[in-house]
Amino acid sequence: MWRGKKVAVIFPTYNEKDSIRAATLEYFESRLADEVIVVNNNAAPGTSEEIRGTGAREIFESRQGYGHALLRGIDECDADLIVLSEPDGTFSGNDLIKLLAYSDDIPVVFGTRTAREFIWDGANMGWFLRWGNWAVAKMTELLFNTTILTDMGCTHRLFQREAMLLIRPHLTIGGSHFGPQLLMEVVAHKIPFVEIPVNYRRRVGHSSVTGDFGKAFLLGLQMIALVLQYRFGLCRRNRTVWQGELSIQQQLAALGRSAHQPAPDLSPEPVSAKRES
Ligand SMILES: Nc1nc2c(ncn2[C@@H]2O[C@H](COP(=O)(O)OP(=O)(O)OP(=O)(O)O)[C@@H](O)[C@H]2O)c(=O)[nH]1
Ligand SMILES: [Mg+2]
Repeated sequence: MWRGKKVAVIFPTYNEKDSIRAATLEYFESRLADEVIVVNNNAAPGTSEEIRGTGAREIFESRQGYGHALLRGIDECDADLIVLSEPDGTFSGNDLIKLLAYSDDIPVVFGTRTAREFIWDGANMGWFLRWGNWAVAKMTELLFNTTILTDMGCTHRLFQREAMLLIRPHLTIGGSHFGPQLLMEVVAHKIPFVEIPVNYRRRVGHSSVTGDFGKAFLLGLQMIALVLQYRFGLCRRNRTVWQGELSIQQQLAALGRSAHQPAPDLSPEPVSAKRES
């Protein structure tokens, strides 16, 4: 629970039998997650047994793929704040509080795995993946004039429910480049977002996507093609753009202040001043 809002974490799982138990418990230990939804995507035998007793809710998605699994979890989730993560040990339950803190101000919070200080020894974020993700993210930032973006494919993300409901009808990709599509739909719907560094640790077990250079390279090309399709109108559809709570700039304007003006001093008067009056 976060400020009276229900928080759910969604884990798609395929090949994380050896890490899913610890990952689930780590998120519950934060005492911020009301629910962990595990989406079993034809997962390795024994996965269900590992989840049992942790308090997580297991659901099943038979259509194979990262996108299909996450979409099933999203559709089955009734939380106010929806957090996406992976149960492979790479993401940390301790980062939940950071995503939640930003959700007070902004409807979507993206994690980035490319901040050097947050990349742990042994994490699968070598030169190619780090700068490849960064380059496509910068291309997106430039082409769409967004706020800072440094990672296209980080699963660790938070969505206020209203933001997710707005983009959900437009999410169509069942495979690995679902993540970039999610990001592009947030941009296309003009939903305010921010990107924050999240810890990125060594994966338990073998990475089936970005662990292979050829697959990672292909995914990079798919990401670039996707961004260009959005930029040049090939993904043009009727979209209801974000009309939710005002952005921070608009809130300040409504208060009659600019972002450059200091906030009024609301601190209590010093005790000595009170005595004098
Ligand atoms: N590879 C793969 N992953 C799946 C599938 N369905 C769900 N997933 C989940 O998608 C997530 C990403 O898969 P990983 O093998 O961790 O891929 P990765 O190399 O870490 O990819 P990145 O997280 O993008 O760096 C994991 O949580 C998987 O459990 C599937 O069919 N294939
Ligand atoms: Mg992973």
